[in-house]
Amino acid sequence: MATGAHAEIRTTCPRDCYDACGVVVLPRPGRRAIVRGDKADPVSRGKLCRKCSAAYNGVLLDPDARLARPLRRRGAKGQGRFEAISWEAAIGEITERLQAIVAESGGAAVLNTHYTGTFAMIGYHFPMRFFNRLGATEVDPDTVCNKAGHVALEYVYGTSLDGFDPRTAADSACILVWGANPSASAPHQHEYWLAEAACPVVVVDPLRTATAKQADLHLQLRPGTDAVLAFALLHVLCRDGLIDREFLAAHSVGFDELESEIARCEPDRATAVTGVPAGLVEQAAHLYGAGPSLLWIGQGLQRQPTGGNVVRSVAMLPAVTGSLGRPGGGFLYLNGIETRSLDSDYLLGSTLAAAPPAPISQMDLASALEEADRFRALFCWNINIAASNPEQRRLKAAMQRESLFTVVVDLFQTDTADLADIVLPASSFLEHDDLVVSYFHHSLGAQVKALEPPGEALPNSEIFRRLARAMGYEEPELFESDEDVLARLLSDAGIGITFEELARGGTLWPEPQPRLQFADGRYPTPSGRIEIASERAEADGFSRTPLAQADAPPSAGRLRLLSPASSWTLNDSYGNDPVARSHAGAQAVMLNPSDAAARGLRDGDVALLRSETGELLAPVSTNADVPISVALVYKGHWPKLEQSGSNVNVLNPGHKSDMAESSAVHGIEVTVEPADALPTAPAPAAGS
Ligand SMILES: Nc1nc2c(c(=O)[nH]1)N[C@H]1C(S)=C(S)[C@@H](COP(=O)(O)OP(=O)(O)OC[C@H]3O[C@@H](n4cnc5c(=O)[nH]c(N)nc54)[C@H](O)[C@@H]3O)O[C@H]1N2
Ligand SMILES: Nc1nc2c(c(=O)[nH]1)N[C@H]1C(S)=C(S)[C@@H](COP(=O)(O)OP(=O)(O)OC[C@H]3O[C@@H](n4cnc5c(=O)[nH]c(N)nc54)[C@H](O)[C@@H]3O)O[C@H]1N2
Ligand code: SF4
Ligand SMILES: [Mo]
Repeated sequence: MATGAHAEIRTTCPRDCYDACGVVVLPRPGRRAIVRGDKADPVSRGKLCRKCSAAYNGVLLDPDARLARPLRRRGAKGQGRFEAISWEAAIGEITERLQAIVAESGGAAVLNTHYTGTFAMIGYHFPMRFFNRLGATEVDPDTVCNKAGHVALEYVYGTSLDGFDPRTAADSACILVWGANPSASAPHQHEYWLAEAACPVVVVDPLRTATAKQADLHLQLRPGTDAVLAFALLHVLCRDGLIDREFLAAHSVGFDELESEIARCEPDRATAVTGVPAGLVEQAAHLYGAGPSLLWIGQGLQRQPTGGNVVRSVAMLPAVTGSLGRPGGGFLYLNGIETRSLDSDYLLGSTLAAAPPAPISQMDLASALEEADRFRALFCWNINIAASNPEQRRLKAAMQRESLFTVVVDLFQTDTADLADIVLPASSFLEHDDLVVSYFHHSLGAQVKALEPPGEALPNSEIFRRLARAMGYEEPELFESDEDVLARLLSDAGIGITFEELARGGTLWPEPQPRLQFADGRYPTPSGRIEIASERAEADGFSRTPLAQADAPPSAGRLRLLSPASSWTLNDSYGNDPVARSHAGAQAVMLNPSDAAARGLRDGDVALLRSETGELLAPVSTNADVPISVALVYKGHWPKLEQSGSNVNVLNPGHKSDMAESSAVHGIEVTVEPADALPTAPAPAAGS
C-alpha cells in the first residue's frame, strides 16, 4: 500500500526471540517513521510485541538516543566522557593498538565477546570472520545463555538444533512447555500458537506465568528439581503402559540402564522434592503419554546448577513414548539455521581460524579481564556485558583497567560502552539488509533497509570489513559484500528466489508441509540411535544416564533468585526506552506474600537483597504467582539508569551449570531483608 510518495516496507524482526515477526515500516518524510506488525505475517498477525512496539517507535528512531559517530574516550576510564571522531581516525587507532598487541602477545590477547544483539545472519556471524583471522580468544557466547541445554541434547539425540515444526501441532495429543515462558519470551506463540492449540497444554515452571495460567495444567515445581519431576513422569508412563518399547528397541540404546531408577521415582515420593502434587504428575503423564506430543524445552530450566542433567532427563520423554519421527511428535530446543540448509561455517569463516585459542566461559569473563598480562584488548559487539554478565561489580572494575584497550560496537551508549576506549555506532535492523532465520519456525525472512541510519552508523559487517582492510588482511572472505552473502544464503536455502522477491513476499517457509523431526529414524549420535545411556557423556565425566537428582532447597533464611525475561525488555535491550521503562516500572523484587510477611516486608517497602557477590536495593511487590522460597527480579534494567547503579546481575556470582561452563543464573540464593530506602540519586556508576 502506497502512502504519499513512500510505500510501506516489509521487513523482519531479528531479535533473539522465538517469533521472528514480520514488520512493516512506513517512512514519513520530515517525521518519524511508523513501525508496526505485518498483517500478512502469520506469526505476528499485524501486531508487534509490546516491547518492540514501544522501542521500534521510540528509542530506535530517536536520533538523540542513538550512537551516530565513532567516539574516543576522554578523561579517565569509566567516566563516560567521549569525543566524536571520524571513522578513519577510529579504525586507524584500533588498528594501531591491535597490531602492537598481536606483534607482542599474539591475537589470543584479544578477548572477543559477542552474542545475539542482532540474530540476523550477517550481523550475527560476519564479524567472526575478522576475529577468526585475528586469532582472538573467544568468550564462548552461548555460555551466557543456553549451552548446557545444547550439550545435554547432543549427548541424547546428537543435535539440539533440529527441533519439531510448530505446524505439526495440529496432529499432537498434548503440548508440554517445560521451563520456557512464552508469555514473555515468545509472545505470539503464547497468544496464538498455544492459545489456539486443539490439544491440552501442560506447563512446568516454578512461577505461575501467564502461559502457566492459560494452560490446562501447571506443574509448579521447586526450581532445580526438574530431573526428579521428569523421572516421576517416566514412572507413571512406564507403570501405566504408555511407553513405546518397540520404538525404544529400534531407535535407542540404554533404556534398560534407566529402568530401576524410573521404578524408584513414584510420584508420591517425588512430591517431597519437587512440591508438585502426585495427582498432577499422573494427569500430566497421561496427557503427554496419549501422544504423539510436543515437548518445548525452554532455556530457563537449564540455567540451573544441574541444568545439563535436567535437560537430559526431560529429553527422555519423547524417546520413551516414541513421540518422534511422526506428525505431532517431537521436541524443540532451538531450530538451527541448518534446517534451512544454511552453513554456519561459511558465515563464520571458520577456515580462517588457523589455531583457535581455547575459549573462556562468559562466567569467567571478570576474572579473565583481571589477568593484565594475558588479555590486553576487549571487543564487545552485539552484547552489553556490563548489564548481562555475572559478577557485575567485579566485571566493571576489571574493565576500568587502563591497559585494557576496549572497543564497543552498539546502537546505544550502554553501561558497556561507557567503559570503552573507542565506541563504534552500529546501524539498526531498519537501516540495512540481512536475512532472519527463526529459531522456532522453520522459516526465513528478509531484513530490509527501510530507513537511513543516524549520522555515520554502519552495519556490523561493514565495520569489520573496514577493520580487516586496515589490518592489512587479504583473505577474500573478510571482504565479501552483504549482497553477495545474501545471494549465497538464498542459493543455499534452495528456495529459488532473490532477496528482493523474499522481501516483497514476506516470511517464507521453504518446506510447504510441516517438517518431520528425525523422519529417517537416524540420530547423529555415535551409535546412530537415541543415547539414553551415553558413553560420550561418561567419557566427559558425567553419568552414563540422566540422574533423578535435584538441588537442595535454599539454605535457612535464603530464597532462590529467579531473573527471567521481562515482557518489556529484550535481555537488556530497550532498558533505555522511556515508554518500555515506564511500563516495566522500578526494578522490583517480587515475593510470595508469606515470604514477605515473614520478613516484615509489605508492598512498596524497600528490601535489601544480598548474595555472596553483591547487594541490591529493590522495592517489594508481593505476588502469589511467585512460589514460596523464590525471589523474582526481572532481567533487563540498565544499571546506570537505576538508582542503585546496578541490576540483578550484581547479585550473580557466575556459578556454572554442570555442563559446558554455562550459566546457572536461576540458581542464585539471596537473603532478603528490610532496608531503609533507595538512594535518592544514582550511585556514582560509570557514565552516570
Ligand atoms: N540475571 C540474568 N542475566 C542474564 C539472563 C537471565 O536470564 N538473568 N539471561 C542471559 C541471556 S539468556 C542472554 S542471551 C544474555 C543476553 O545479553 P546481551 O547479549 O548483553 O543482551 P542484549 O540486550 O540482547 O544486548 C545486546 C546489545 O546488542 C546491541 N545491538 C542490537 N543490534 C545490534 C547490531 O546490529 N549491532 C551491534 N553491534 N549491536 C547491536 C543492543 O543495543 C544491546 O546493547 O543475558 C544473559 N543474562
Ligand atoms: N520479552 C523477552 N523475550 C525474550 C528475552 C527477553 O529478555 N525478553 N530473551 C530472549 C532470550 S536471549 C532467551 S535465551 C529466551 C529465554 O526464554 P525462556 O526459555 O522463556 O527463558 P527464561 O525467561 O530465562 O525462563 C523461562 C522460565 O523458566 C523458569 N524457570 C526458572 N528456573 C526453572 C527451573 O528450575 N525449572 C523450570 N522448569 N523452569 C524454571 C522461569 O520461572 C521462567 O518462567 O527468551 C528470548 N525472548
Ligand atoms: S522481539 Fe520477538 S515478539 Fe517482539 S517483534 Fe521481535 S520477533 Fe516479534
Ligand atoms: Mo539468551
